[in-house]
Amino acid sequence: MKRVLLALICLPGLACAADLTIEAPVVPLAPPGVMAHAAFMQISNTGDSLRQLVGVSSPDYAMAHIHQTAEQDGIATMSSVDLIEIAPGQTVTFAYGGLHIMLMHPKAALAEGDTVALSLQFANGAVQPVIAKVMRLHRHGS
Ligand SMILES: [Cu+2]
Repeated sequence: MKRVLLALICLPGLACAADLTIEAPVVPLAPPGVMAHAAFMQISNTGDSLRQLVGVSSPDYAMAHIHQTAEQDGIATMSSVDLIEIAPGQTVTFAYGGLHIMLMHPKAALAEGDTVALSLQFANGAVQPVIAKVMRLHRHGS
């Protein structure tokens, strides 16, 4: 029975996300009342085909976007990212000061140890579920 289920999930050309490894998914604990949170993680492509991350959603937030922080004239700015290509063997890091998943308007207050559900959407139709842990993090260098 298990075999049958796996076969159904991993139809060729559709939605088999077994070639992705998600490490250290985390949502840094934000002060109460802050309506924008970030999610960080590392996504590794352990398969042999290019993967294209095209979106993200979360049932725990009104909106979720992929953002890139860039510094321009000493001011940090964020812009939306429509496509992240992850080549076979490549690891893409979402972290402070760079790529991040922007989470807007949490539907409930979050406490340390809570979890946030994320769905990473890929161009081939695959959806990778991720459970990020709410943790107290300290920024380095700021
Ligand atoms: Cu952002």
